[in-house]
Amino acid sequence: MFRKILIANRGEIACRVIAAARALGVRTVAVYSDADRDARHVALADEARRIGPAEARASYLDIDAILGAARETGAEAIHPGYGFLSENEDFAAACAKAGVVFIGPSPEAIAAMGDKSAAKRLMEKAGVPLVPGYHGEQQDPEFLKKEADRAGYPVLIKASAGGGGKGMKVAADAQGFAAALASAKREAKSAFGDDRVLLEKYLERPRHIEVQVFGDTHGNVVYLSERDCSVQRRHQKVLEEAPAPGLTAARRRQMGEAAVAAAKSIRYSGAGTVEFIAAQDGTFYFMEMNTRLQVEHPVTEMITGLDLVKLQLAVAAGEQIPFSQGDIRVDGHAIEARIYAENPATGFLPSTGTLRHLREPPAGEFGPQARPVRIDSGVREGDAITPHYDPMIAKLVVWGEDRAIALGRLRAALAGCEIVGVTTNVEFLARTVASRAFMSGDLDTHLIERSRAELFPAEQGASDEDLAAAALAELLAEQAQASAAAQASGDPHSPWHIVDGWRLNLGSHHELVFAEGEREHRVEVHFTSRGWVYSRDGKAQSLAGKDEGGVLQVVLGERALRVRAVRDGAHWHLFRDGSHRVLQLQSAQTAPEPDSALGSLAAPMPGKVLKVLVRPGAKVARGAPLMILEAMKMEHTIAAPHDGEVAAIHFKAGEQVNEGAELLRLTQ
Ligand code: MV4
Repeated sequence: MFRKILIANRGEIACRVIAAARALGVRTVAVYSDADRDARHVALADEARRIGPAEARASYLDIDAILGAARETGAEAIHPGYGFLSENEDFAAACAKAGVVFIGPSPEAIAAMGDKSAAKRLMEKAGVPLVPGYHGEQQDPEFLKKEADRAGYPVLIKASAGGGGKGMKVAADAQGFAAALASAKREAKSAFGDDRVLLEKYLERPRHIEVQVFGDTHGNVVYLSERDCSVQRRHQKVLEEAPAPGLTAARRRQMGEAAVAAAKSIRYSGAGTVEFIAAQDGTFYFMEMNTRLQVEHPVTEMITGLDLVKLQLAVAAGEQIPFSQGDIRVDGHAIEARIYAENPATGFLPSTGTLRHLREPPAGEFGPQARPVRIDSGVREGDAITPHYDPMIAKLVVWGEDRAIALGRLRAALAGCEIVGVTTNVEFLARTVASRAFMSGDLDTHLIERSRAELFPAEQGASDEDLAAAALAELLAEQAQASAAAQASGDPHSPWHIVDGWRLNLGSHHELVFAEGEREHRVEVHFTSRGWVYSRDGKAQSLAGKDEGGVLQVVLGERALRVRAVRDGAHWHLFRDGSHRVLQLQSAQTAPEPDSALGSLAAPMPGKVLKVLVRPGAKVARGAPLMILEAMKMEHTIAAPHDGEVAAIHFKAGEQVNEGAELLRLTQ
């Protein structure tokens, strides 16, 4: 095994690799750009080296800078993670030349899969099933048209140099072919500098099923089950699961064996993924091979119990895969949700900013199973999501005894994610997981598109629950602030030193206005003899609640709610049962306290009414005694704060009053 490795990556995958290396007793070197000096992966590694400015081109993609860092630190091997240089054959070759082990396949294997047309010709020879079509060198439009006619319409035109859907065009029929071809070639030329294309029969409702393979340098290759990654938007994976729902054991074996044949044909070593496109009837065809560890590898780890990164290090160090195909067992079901800093309401534009509050769902809260919830994250609270790199915040991965259990746990875990500071896709993920199509395992690459109505519901304004919780959060925060100020003032008689819980009588009437996008919500909270009353649009409900370690326990009318309220400047973020609401406090007005020198009309402490000295309608002068309370064996006289008329008396002699309760009303 290596003594020391360098991780040529950042974010969660760098952290993931560091953890695996550490578990094997291997020292780690992180590299970082100027934007990442304080990043989590840098803090976790044993050593770290700066490799350049924030721009990836001049740092994480700079081969010389990375090899320089490896040389300086004496790293024996480099793990490229995913993205960046992970599938760059020049980098793999440069590592070899510099005498450093590239933790991945040979440059030749990377090159063989880099060109999609060439890869298909190789796979054809290896007996791996291909979608009917044309993937030869001939690019004459007349010739391609004949090939398209032969494959049958609709026909898909793909860039040979492509992948990821760029330069892909559908020709619905023979008439549309010439225009689709020209468009695909233009796009391929601008995206890859190479306008060669290939043709395929277009599958209408395909599934993306990929097989995890693993090879070593001794010629052994195994397959480690498959993942269904059909739930994507614009070729970005959203949810990934293993095993693929509905796949028969026979089909699983066929796909696995085809994937192993693909890998063996290029003498593959390390972790790799063979992507297939599967028709709804289960027939499957080779799409491409990814010659790296993938983002979604944890779902495979969860159902096989293997650690793919440890295995990568072992085979890169020349060891044999320590098991054979027959030893591999699949247990249960795993699903991964990718949490991104992006805004579903703006077409998923990336959202940048500082993670002001970051709370992950508790890992392992579902009983004795070792770790049914796994969070792979590269960031901490206080870190920034910048425009320089991929805006993924974390991967949330759950395991269950079966798919239904895993689904339930994923919903619960998503509800436990609290992120403030950037807009995220968490609620969108929760809706996708709860969608009819996903729940029933009715998967294809158009799932998000065809579930639009469920996934993008019309925006609902804040409910009374949300508003009551926000009002309560605000009032409790004001109270805490006033209390802290009194503590600081050193006044030993300040009522704020009393810490007996529920005592929000900072004046008895509060009017709060919250903005939510374009909407404005106006609510009132009164303190009465029977406690708090919340009202909106003239509809009143009782309100009670307290803050239990950052979680508000709210009782509104007859509903008890648990809400976490997080303040970010003027914004209250409310996390409740999987929903995340943002309400901006516009104004909070409190009715002025009565003249305290003359006594308040609110009970200054809990006690009993001893005597009522006036009747309703009585005209009284400022300072006139109105009521006598008894509290803690002492009498306390309530006096009129100003001249006026007694409009109402709320208590009779002998009645118990809560602290802060309005005792009577005096009009001017
Ligand atoms: C296809 C296809 C339908 N028929 N090929 C898109 C990216 C590339 N890796 C393969 N892609 C597709 N190839 C044929 N013959 C539909 C897609 C496709 C897709 C595939 C996998 C995952 C998501 C997708 C989203 C849209 C289209």
